[in-house]
Amino acid sequence: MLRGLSGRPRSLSPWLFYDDEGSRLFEAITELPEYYVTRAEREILTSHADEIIAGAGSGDLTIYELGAGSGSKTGLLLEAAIRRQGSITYRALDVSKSALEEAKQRLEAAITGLTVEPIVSDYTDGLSNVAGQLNHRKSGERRMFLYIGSSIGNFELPHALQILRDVRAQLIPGDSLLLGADLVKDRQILLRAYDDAAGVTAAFNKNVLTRINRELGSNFNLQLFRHRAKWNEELSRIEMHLESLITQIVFIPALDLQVRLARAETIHTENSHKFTDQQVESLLHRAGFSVAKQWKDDLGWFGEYLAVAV
Ligand code: AVI
Repeated sequence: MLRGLSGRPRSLSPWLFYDDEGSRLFEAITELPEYYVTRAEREILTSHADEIIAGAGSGDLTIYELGAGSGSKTGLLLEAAIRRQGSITYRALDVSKSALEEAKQRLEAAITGLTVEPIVSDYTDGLSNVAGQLNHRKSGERRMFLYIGSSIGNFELPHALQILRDVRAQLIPGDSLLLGADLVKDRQILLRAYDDAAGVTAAFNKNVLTRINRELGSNFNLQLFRHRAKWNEELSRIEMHLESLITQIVFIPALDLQVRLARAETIHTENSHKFTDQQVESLLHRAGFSVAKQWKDDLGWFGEYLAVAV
């Protein structure tokens, strides 16, 4: 945070969004009429879960997921896996222990034949911190990793590639990765999805300032910032910013940092990359996968890629 707020352009890491209130606001975003992302992916998984699971190859399937989230879309795949083999072990990786425990309770109660094994891990920093739990392969185990929701789009491309390579290192040839990626589309549709009429995305973006005030004692005045969503054509991404409405100085005691913001200067809080099929395929190839199959929603706005480790 010190580096991001003292440098230019000012920035904050998007993982800071997800305190309890931020997670609640993100869930609300997924239900907004403008935020098509979650609905489009759910449409694909609803129509093709059995085909996706059939593409996982032979063997006793175990499903791993990076970022367990609320698990509602994952349930469609877990149920398909149970239709295939009677039961399934789901090993969910997430940075939040409480989110994992809650997901375990809820999913095991809802789906007969499911065992959830939580793995507390910040996968964005590599998987070596949980190597002990991942290296042990049960005999006959066939692995499928899920990385859905287009979370891959929230990373700069070199970091995205590194995450895919970290996953590949946990797999043997024939194992698979199911990757969800949001696709390039009309810029007005994208801008509306990240700047909705009800202001939920604006509240989500500004909540990071509330969090910093609470946890680091700073005095950000939310009235003096405006949510901005911009389309960066060159880098094919939506950027979220918080724009300072006046020239102001904010003090963050825990960092002993004064942040001087000019009027209209922005703090860059998130990137959400939008991909073409070719870009997704190229990332997957460079990480050691080949794309076995891909699906889109009816509008062609979201892509789901079944990639097999080579
Ligand atoms: C979590 N991630 C895929 C979301 C996205 O669309 O990039 C986060 C988000 N930011 C604003 N709205 C949703």
